[in-house]
Amino acid sequence: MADAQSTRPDSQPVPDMVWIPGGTFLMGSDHHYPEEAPAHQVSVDGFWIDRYTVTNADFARFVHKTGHRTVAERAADPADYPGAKPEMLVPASTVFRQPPHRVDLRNHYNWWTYVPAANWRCPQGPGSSIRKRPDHPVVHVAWDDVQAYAAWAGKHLPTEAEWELACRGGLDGAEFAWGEELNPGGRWMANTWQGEFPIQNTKQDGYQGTAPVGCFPPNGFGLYDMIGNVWEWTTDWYQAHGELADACCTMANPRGGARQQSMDPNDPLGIPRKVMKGGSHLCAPNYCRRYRPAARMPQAVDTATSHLGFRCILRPARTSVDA
Ligand SMILES: [Ca+2]
Ligand SMILES: [Cu+2]
Repeated sequence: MADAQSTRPDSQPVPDMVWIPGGTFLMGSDHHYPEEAPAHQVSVDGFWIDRYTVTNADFARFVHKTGHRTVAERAADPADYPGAKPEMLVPASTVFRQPPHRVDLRNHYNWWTYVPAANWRCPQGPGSSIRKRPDHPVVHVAWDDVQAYAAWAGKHLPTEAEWELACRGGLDGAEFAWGEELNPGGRWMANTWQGEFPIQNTKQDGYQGTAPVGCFPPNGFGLYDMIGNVWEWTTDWYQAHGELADACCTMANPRGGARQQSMDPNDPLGIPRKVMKGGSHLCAPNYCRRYRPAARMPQAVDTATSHLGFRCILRPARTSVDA
């Protein structure tokens, strides 16, 4: 831990970014979902990371300056989606809709709906708006959108390992980003789902959907909302930890799997998938206990949703993964 890479570089302080010292930590978990296993040693060089997820106000500034139009705001090219029904090619995004009665939890289309004209400005679709939510995390951003934002901001997106090291807040191997209990002293530490998903949201944590950034206690590094609120994009192509981790060695600055192997074998279009981290306001004990640093899910690069956002990092020029 005392090597050069863990030393905070001398540079101008970056507003609302936090220095994460490099180091070795236990990535993944053997005690939860199979895709998190095996837990394995990873070392990561130090980097700066945004204290908060990118907000609607931040994203609006970017769009104002660059004229960026998000993937969800564009009509899809039929050539990219052979055989797709025309209604699937209109500008649209994937929105969570609470079903009125108990549904089969094995079919996520019981609560995910592809809504025409849903996008970051209208997160619930036509008639909704972000006017009163400038400080909420931006959602409905696909991989192209977050890459464009990071390039504009002069930052990078984190690898899964960088993100997980930052999320753990210095508590190596802990179950949660704040320790071993979901609700220490009865306190809610992140915006998740309480009640029976997806039909009953008792919002004991105070929030039904997204919360403004920074409403819950920060982790040990002073980072907010690493867990819950919205999932966050990382740069890693999705692959099982077991296919990449080497039992004998500590992996240095891992960057994930191969693009070709990241696809869902059941997806005829073969859309590659990135790893997303941190869980969201939709993670519930009865359905998806992914409000933990080790949790991970694959996310198709072309797909934006109402519970997925991002934050950026900045790597000192000398680190080997800088690209
Ligand atoms: Ca909540
Ligand atoms: Cu979840």
